[in-house]
Amino acid sequence: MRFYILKKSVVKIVFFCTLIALGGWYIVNVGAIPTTGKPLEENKLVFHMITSEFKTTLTDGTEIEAYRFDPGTITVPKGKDITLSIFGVNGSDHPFTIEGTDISGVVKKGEVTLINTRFDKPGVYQLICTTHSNHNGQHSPPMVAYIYVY
Ligand SMILES: [Cu+2]
Repeated sequence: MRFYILKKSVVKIVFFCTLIALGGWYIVNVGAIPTTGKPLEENKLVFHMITSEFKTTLTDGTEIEAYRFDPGTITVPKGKDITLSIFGVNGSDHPFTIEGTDISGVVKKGEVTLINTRFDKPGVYQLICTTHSNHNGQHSPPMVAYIYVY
């Protein structure tokens, strides 16, 4: 087994280089805003969603489209008052229900629909557009968003 003995000058250089690197890191990060944590839980939670549409044409000329709630999944703490704010962008109107609740309504193009609610039981609730959720053999997936309550 071999042991290396470092000269004092080498130790000093390594020490000062480390010090300079840490100082530089500190200067660069002063005023940095943390991007994690739970700032949203301080106040009432508002989840902003939109209705959107994807459309394309296949090589054989077949046109396919899909409507979506975007974001398609939100995470909600149980027992907390929340607001779902859904802005209608694509599609004239989207009648919806939230499975497992008595919540229903319509999102209309150019309008904001607000849903003030609270989920007391954990689980996954589906926000479903009743117009765009039937699988009738076409190339269209259901228009659904998943509300994950924990
Ligand atoms: Cu729809």
